[in-house]
Amino acid sequence: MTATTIQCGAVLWPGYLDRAAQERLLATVRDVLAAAPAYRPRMPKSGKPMSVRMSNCGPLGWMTDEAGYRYQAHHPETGAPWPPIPDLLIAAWRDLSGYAHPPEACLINMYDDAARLGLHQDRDEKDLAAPVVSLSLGDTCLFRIGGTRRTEPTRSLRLASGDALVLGGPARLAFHGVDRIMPGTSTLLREGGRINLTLRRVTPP
Ligand code: MD3
Ligand code: FE
Repeated sequence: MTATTIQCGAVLWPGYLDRAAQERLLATVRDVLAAAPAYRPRMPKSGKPMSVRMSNCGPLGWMTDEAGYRYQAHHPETGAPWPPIPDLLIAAWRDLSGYAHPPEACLINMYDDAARLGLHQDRDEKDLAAPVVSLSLGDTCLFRIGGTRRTEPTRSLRLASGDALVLGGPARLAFHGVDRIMPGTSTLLREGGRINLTLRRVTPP
């Protein structure tokens, strides 16, 4: 398979998962969501609900509410520990990350046709040496990525079902966001929309 370097440290693997692999991954994600239902995160301080719904698997999960952004070991609504990261996601991390230690968190972002994710940096992880590995399922999105300062120019690319994106090196702290979902671009999710999975190392090994 052929990878494309988007910018220094950002590598896109178009069609990393074929349709059968996407269906297997989707089935395991559905199992995770049965144990850890998607909930609507809220912005720090204001408590304003985000348009993206979220869940996690792994020893740690990322969340946000009035108290701020953080990683924690349990679901904010059920109080249960997040379910384990499925083996096929661990295998994708081993294949793509170039990092010797396993991921500790897999954030699951769920987009309906109207959901968006504003331009932001991911810097709640104490281990910034590890890359973030992203896998996309369902409708294509218009994704935006820039530099390590908010004012730097950005470029747009489409992330389609089955694509993998690895963000390491200088791209690890790049500003990025999801401008919009492109409805009807995939038949994977019967209900439409998009699911993004991000595998992360949180604590230094
Ligand atoms: C670039 N998710 O969960 S995935 C996020 O499609 C997030 O749901 C988006 O941004 C989504 O934080 C984008 C691609 C991605 C993930 C993490 C990154 C790009 C990144 C971290 C650093 C730089
Ligand atoms: Fe992000």
